[in-house]
Amino acid sequence: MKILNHKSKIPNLKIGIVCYPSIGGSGIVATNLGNELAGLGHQVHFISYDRPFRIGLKNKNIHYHRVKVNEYEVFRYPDYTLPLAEKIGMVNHDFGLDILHVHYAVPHATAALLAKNVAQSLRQRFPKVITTLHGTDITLLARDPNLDSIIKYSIEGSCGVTAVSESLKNDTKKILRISTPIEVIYNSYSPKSITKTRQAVRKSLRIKNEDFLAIHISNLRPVKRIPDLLKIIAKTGPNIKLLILAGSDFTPFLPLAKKLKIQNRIKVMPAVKDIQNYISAADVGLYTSEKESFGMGILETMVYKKPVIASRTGGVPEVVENKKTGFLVRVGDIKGFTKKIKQLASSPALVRKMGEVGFLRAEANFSNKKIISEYLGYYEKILKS
Ligand code: GMT
Repeated sequence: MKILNHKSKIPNLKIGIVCYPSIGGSGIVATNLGNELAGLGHQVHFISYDRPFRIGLKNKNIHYHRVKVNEYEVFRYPDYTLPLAEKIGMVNHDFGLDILHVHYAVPHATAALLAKNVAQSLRQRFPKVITTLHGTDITLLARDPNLDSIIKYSIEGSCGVTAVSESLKNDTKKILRISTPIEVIYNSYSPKSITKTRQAVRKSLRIKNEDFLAIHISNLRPVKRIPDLLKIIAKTGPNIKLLILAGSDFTPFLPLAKKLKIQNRIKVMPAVKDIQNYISAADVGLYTSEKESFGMGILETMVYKKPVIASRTGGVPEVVENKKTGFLVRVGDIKGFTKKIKQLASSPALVRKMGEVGFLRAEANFSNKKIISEYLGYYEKILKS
């Protein structure tokens, strides 16, 4: 067995990763983790209903297994949990997984536990199940009386549980009243090489060099409070523009943009892969979420040396240091956000300084190297337990 040189003595592992393939935080985190682990020599098996957005399929250690959902007439609603459990069982049978790392309690951890029961009934070996909580499964779904006991069961039945922030860990303990130990392992992101100049990107977006450009990266779900973003921009001057890297359709927000007469000051780019080029061409990150257990877009913005103005909610204060790497503002405080964006727009030196401090903070706390080695250490601990 080959021993890896990553401060960890664990041999090459066979790791199953169950995640959402869509352009959302959890899918991006899971894919990044899998890509990095494969780069270290581990065999990584992604299991999902579609190919994850940023999967590195060129690496021979990365494998993708599609879950096929059957739409039998007898079922009024197609079910995903059962075919997912079946696929997990098949992948484990064919490849003998050591770890099954599922991202999201429902339905992923639930399907993992079902697959484990089936394997045990067949006297087959089953990997250690590790569940990573990302936010919505706790802050939204766990409050739903139709789901809470299944979520609790799925978490308590896992061999190991991680959360992406202290805030999410505390919410999980409080909302679900569970005593299972939860390890906080933050999300990670390391800079990628920039392939287009700031001028070239701005030209393609028809944004002038002297414009102050705010950037927002998200899936535009209601929790992101997109109307707040638009109202903030509307309250600033004409040289302040907004670029949205959107993970879903922006059309529902167009009427508000028109009403606020800012449609010419907003640029929306869907499904962008080279986010580094766009963030580098911007001046500040703007994140107005109601709830956010971590805020991947925020971290990505900091990594490219941009200050961030964000809501003081959930795990965001663990990422953004108020007045040092940007500003934290009360959720929904349009005036407060506007004041901060205007302050930064009039102080290039402060933008540069906060951007630099943010980058150093991201590098020290949330680099791929640090976080992947924390995950490997955690795998090792769970494998030994
Ligand atoms: O809301 C999103 O951006 C998607 C969502 C998800 O589950 O994919 O994101 C959650 O997980 C991300 C990765 O760990 C975190 O960075 C986000 O803060 C979290 N979203 C919320 O808590 C609303």
